[in-house]
Amino acid sequence: MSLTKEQFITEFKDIALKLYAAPLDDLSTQQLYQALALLTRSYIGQPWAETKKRYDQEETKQVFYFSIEFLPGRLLQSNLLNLGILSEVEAGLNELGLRPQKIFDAEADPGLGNGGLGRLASAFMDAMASVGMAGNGNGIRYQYGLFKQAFVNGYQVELPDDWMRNGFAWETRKENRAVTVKFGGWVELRPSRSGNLRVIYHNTDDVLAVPYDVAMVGYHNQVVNNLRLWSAEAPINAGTDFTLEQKERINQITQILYPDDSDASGKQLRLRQEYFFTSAGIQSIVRHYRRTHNSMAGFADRVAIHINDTHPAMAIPELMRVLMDDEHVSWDEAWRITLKVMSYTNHTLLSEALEVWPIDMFSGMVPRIYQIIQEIDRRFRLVFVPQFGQAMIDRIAPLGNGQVRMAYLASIGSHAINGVAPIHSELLKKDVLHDLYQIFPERFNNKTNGITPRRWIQIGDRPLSHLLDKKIGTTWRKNPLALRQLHDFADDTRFLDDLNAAKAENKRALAKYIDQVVHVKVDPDAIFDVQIKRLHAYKRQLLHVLGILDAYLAIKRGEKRPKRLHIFGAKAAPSYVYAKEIIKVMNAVADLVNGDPDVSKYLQVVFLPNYGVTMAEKIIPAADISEQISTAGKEASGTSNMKLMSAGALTLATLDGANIEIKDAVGDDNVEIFGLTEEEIAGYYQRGDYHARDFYDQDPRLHAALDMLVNGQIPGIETEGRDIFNSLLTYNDEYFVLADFESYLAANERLDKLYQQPRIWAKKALANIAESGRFSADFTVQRYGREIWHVVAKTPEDDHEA
Ligand code: B1N
Repeated sequence: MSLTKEQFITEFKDIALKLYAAPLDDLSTQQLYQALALLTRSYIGQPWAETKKRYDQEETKQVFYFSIEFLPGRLLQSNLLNLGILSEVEAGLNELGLRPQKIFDAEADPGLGNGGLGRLASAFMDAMASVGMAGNGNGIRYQYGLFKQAFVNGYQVELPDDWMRNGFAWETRKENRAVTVKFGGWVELRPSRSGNLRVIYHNTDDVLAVPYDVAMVGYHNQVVNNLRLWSAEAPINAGTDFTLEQKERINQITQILYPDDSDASGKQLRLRQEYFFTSAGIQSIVRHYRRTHNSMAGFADRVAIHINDTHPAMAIPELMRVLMDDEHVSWDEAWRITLKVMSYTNHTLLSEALEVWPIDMFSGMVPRIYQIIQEIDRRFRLVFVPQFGQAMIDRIAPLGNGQVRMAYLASIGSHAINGVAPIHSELLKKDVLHDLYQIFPERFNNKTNGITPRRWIQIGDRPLSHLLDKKIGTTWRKNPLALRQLHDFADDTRFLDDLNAAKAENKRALAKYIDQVVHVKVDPDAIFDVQIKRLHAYKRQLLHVLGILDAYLAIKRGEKRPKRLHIFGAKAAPSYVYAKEIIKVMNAVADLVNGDPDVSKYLQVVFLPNYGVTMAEKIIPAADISEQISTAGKEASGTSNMKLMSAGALTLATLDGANIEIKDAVGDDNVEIFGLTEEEIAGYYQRGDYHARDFYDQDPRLHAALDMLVNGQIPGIETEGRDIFNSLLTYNDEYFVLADFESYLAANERLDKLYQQPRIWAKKALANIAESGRFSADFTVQRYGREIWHVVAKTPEDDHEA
């Protein structure tokens, strides 16, 4: 859209007056934000309605991305950018004497997800709109997002995230689109005169699912897609009124996000959440389709439903249920439609994250869904036991060991199954879903994750963006592959210096921010070494900490090193005791290092509390080093690795997840690889001959660093230090931290050396930025569109050009 600065100023004053009956200078920052958000929303309404209308009129095939998590980040700047009016608005605000960033900072960050999985879902929403794909999101409107993290005496404490306290400016309640979701009770199957079975539900607990729609604005293309988040309410009942307790119980369903990342919680309420948003989504899709079609025959040509991990896997039996019970389609026809519609992404190989539900709990909560799964299970066994044998089919049938096994259900009911990086997709076929791969090899494929450079570069990294515009023009903003033009300037020393200057500017800004939040004065000239991700043993923040302890001891011995600032951001699941112990140790190490003037000349450590999307936008542009150091074979993909490379950070990495593709993209010279490979680790597992203690006994540096956990040198970690020490030595170091220690240090030494040559460093940063375009989620969703969903992208401009 087009909007001049002058128009904006007029409209902004006008809307602020209408809203608050006061001139601008009487408004609080929060009120200014609300006014600006409302004005921005008013620009979105028309293209949103027109996009909807166009999809309906042209009968565009639509994608529905089902995800129990979405992490959109703040939306004001992103919406202004995508509408094409960010510069005008900022200029207008400046002219009014207002600071744009201060107003943007008044927006709450909707933390409706835990980490990579939720952020990926939101990146896909942004990307689908931006490439002109008809993509809808389907999720939960959690009243409270992921907990707010604070540190008390170095320990993580969790505070509620009341993110909607000031309302959520971007949502629209669609009461007229509410549907009823039925839980519990019992099912009567009554033969009807027509010969069909009539399914009658008795004594169910009904919940009203009310949708709240959020606009997903495409980049400069007039496309606005829809993210539909469901909220649970008590039905407005004719007759029976609900008690306060009953209402409470219903409201609970969408009250809080489960704070588990790469883990399954196994709780009743989680299962209720899963069925709630899945059933609501399926019902609303079918209802919309049936408004313009009098049978379900063509449904699969108009609808693709994607299951983001197994949390929405009940979409499969739920669609079967609606097709058979409500639409009177036969089993065989319903199954044909369901298979064609459904596709599934697996996000983890960790066994603790594979969802299974006790049959007792499951069948009591969703009896009809359970019946349908029993029938899926029966037919699966009927067909494949003769071919593949009882033992194998027992292992992978949807029902077994008294459990509903969600990954197997999702795989059996989808026409496509993908992992999120090549190594992960290969390991799925080799290990976790090996048996299913034998039966359905054609379903398996890889779709490497992606990120949205709009948020991470255009919004997050203004200095780099301006530099890029100056050097290679602005086409990279629409097509990030154009970043490859940077290669032409790999030996342009002026440009390399400019690149370093942009980084230095970002580092100064982050230093200021760090001072504000943790009151530590950090040296902006230090190497900024960043590890930002959930706290999990397999991600090995502990290896990073041991590296810091080694540096501490070296400096104490009098060694001089280039100054390094270690920056951590990481939340631990509240019930994950070991991860919380590591947090305590990280904070204690930070205190020790920063508080020792001999050491802090060369080494500083900050652990920023409450890491999330908004904080990532501040940290990533300032990073020199990106730590991606998971045990090989454990990190499905990772996405912070992609974001950090796009900001020109050098990746310090194991050969895991998408790190491997980053290495292939930039070449061996532009990435720092260390550690055991997945094959080597698999070898240790097979032979059973990993002995962590040998490394401790044989490597004096490792020995000394580990001893610091238990010898009182780090104050305040008696219990935690001992537990961690034992996990490594008594319990043999499940994640091969000790085995990788030496090569990790060596890689770090290479980086220290390299940093002494700023232009060589800048050249490597340039190579990373130049090759980061391939990781744009725009390309990822286009690959999903071509190879899985079978949809074509189109924007209103395409029509004009045609
Ligand atoms: O999904 C990301 C990947 O980049 C990460 O490597 C992967 O760890 C992450 C249960 C998960 N896998 N599994 C989860 C999240 C919440 C939950 O309740 C599992 N998250 C990942 C995107 O592909």
